[in-house]
Amino acid sequence: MSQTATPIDTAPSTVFEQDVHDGFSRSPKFLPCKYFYDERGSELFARICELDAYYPTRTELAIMRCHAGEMAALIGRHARLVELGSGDSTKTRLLLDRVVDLEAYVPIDISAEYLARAASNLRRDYPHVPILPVSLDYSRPFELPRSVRANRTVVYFPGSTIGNFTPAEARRFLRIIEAAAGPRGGLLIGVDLKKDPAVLHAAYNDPEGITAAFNLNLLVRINHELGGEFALDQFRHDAFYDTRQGRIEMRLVSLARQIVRIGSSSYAFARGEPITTEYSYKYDLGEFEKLAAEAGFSLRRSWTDENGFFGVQYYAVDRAG
Ligand code: AVJ
Repeated sequence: MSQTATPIDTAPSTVFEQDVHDGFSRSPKFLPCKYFYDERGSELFARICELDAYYPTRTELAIMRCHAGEMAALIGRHARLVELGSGDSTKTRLLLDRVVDLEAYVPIDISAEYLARAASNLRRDYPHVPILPVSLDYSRPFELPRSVRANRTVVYFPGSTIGNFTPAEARRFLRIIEAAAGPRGGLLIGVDLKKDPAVLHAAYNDPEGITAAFNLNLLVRINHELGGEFALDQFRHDAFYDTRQGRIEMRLVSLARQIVRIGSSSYAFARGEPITTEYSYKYDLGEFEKLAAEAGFSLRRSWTDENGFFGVQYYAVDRAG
């Protein structure tokens, strides 16, 4: 039922097109969540971060405000700080304000334009810190430029973005980070924690409908960039907490039986058929520590808020020489 229809004769010409085609050829259908973040999607995400019900951003920021001094001390002197998915570096500024003799700050982001703008703001505010932006898609294997001068490389991965990976993917990804950080390296990471499902449900189902618009923006992008013909009122936002898997699953549900053209391909949807658009895994602190240990990291310090909603953890690469 509802498998892909006919890719007629044209081969997909962009990575986005290929990913959409691959995702729609699976059952259940799937779209990678990294495509949320075009210009409009990034704006919508910024609005999500300000919603009353969306606790992660505000909670992580509060933890950073409280403990940035201690984090900076663990990062140490003459370190190179690498941030994955840097965005506008709001949380990082709390570190940049406190780390002593930073050798370089390396913000990594998929959007080159966004990165260039953010870098020039940072250069203005931190004239003594070399800002060395790298534009790449870190969801694919990557290597960092070598640094001869830095004492150590510390990777900063805030925002609980690690939750978008399945645990198996997260373990693999942490191994890549471990290799990139190197022998004396570190990892400072933000992790969203398991909690009352009602709190989780509310965070992904705001009455303002911003999360719904963020989710549906994937179809808007397909329409604009790939010549898609999605009728936006024929799909609805859906997000629920799967207790057994320990994850929020976000989906777009087809409201009717329909066939949707995208360029020269067309895809069939059954009424009620979902497209999975995002997983957001939640961990216990100990559970995440175990996962990180399997990737070669040993926990040095762990901070949380008074509700235990969110965790920030500092790990050291667990190998000599
Ligand atoms: C940016 C991946 C942390 O999973 O909570 C927010 C993205 N999705 N609302 C999250 C998101 C729906 C967010 N992360």
